Amino acid sequence: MKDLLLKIKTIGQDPTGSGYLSFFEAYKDVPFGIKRIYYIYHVPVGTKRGMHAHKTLQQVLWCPYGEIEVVLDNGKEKKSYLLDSPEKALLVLKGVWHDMYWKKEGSVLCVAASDYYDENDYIRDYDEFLKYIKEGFWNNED
Ligand code: T46
Repeated sequence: MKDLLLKIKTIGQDPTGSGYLSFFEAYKDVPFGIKRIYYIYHVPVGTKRGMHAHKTLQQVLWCPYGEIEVVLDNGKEKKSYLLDSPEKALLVLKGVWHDMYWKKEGSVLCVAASDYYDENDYIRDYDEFLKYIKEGFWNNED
């Protein structure tokens, strides 16, 4: 699996200054357009969310506060990423099973998604996900 972690461009001064501003732009810093933003918060430490893959949706995840571990699985390989800085972002492309683990109290997960919400785009059964891979639905080379 190629490295999907991005460093978010950040402008600002050290902590004694006036703070930081981080940003990314569609098609420039992330390889898709953005139609939807959502965020997940007030999640108890130890909670696991996700447990699905998307048929077509492309997403970028970032954690402006806290620590969230995201485990990506392309059906052949699993890789774990710790989102523990507002300057880190993770691309979660279509056809990747993802699980998120809340590690720190108050952690917030923000997501920018390439499309509107559509429950039909979700694969929530792991065996079904493996079947899609086997049938070459995504033709992922990586
Ligand atoms: C994903 C990970 C990173 C909506 O009605 N609209 C929305 O835009 C979203 C994102 C969700 N929902 C509904 C669907 C469920 O009834 O909110 C409920 C909770 O969603 P879910 O259990 O899928 O939440 P997570 O945290 O497991 O997954 C979410 C996103 O749904 C998913 O696309 O990739 O975050």
